[in-house]
Amino acid sequence: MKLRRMVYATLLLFALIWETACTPEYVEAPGQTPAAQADPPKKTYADVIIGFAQLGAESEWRVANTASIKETAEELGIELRFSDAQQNQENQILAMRSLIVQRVDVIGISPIVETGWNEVFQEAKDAGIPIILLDRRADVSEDLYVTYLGSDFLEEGRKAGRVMAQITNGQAKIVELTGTPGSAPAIDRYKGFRQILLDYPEMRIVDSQTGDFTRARGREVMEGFLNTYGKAITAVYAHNDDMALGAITAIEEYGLKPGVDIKIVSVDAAAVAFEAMIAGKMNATIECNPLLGPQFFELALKVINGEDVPKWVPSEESVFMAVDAAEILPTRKY
Ligand code: GYE
Repeated sequence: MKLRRMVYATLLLFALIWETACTPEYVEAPGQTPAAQADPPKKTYADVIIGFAQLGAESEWRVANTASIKETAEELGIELRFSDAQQNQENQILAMRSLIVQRVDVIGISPIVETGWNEVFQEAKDAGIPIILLDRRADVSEDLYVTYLGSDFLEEGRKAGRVMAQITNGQAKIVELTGTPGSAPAIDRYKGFRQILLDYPEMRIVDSQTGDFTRARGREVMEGFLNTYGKAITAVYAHNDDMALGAITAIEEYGLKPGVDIKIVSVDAAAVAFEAMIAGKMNATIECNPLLGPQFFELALKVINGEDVPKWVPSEESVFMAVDAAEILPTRKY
């Protein structure tokens, strides 16, 4: 037994000596410096091509959002490949495929609706192109996009509910103009508003229909509501300012006073809403910030350089009341 142990120990000792003797010291490969083995140099804005698949130009908000993206790209010297899907998901999917073929470094997209993105997002992933969701979320698994930069639409709906309760003393017969069916902001602004209404039994939603986030549709739908319910309507909740403005026209044509006979609360806080509030035709607007260009490109560059980014970068937003509109309007940038 003793002998066997001694043999093992000797073998082990030899093995250790051999190992140490044969492990080379660090040797520089020809032409290679230690610096070359460190991280590759960080890319700058001038080195990258960024694609953006915008959903349309349906509202003041969207126009401001597009301007922010284009202007920021220009200021930073970024090559931007931009497309506008004209409120059509098929177009937006085609635009994404085209950006994949062009092998851009990052794809930014505001998905028109939440569903239907799995396939094309997977194609981008397979091509090694990261996706940043901007403004609207998509209903896909978290590994298909790097980050979402945008608002808390549910909270916007709650803010609208709270401010509506305040303006109407908790008593209202409300008609609702919802956004594009199936879009993240329409879904959440609808839900958030109702969460608050649970506490106000005398605030009732009489009817709810889509105005597709446009002024023209908002006006048409409001005309329909007025024809059906007439003076029974005491308030309008519009998912964006454009539809609220359409509703204002319809209410005036019907012979009632918007902002007085029928209270109006909407979302976005575009300059046109401040003008309407100053004119006494609207009561409050919930801020939703479209000026996302600077944050978007900053995130994109971080992603390209392999830096960590949070899964959601929320925008900071307030509520604006008619009484403060005149003072605040000059400070508004959209
Ligand atoms: O509120 C509306 C626009 O997605 C947050 O889309 C955006 C919404 C915005 O058409 O005006």
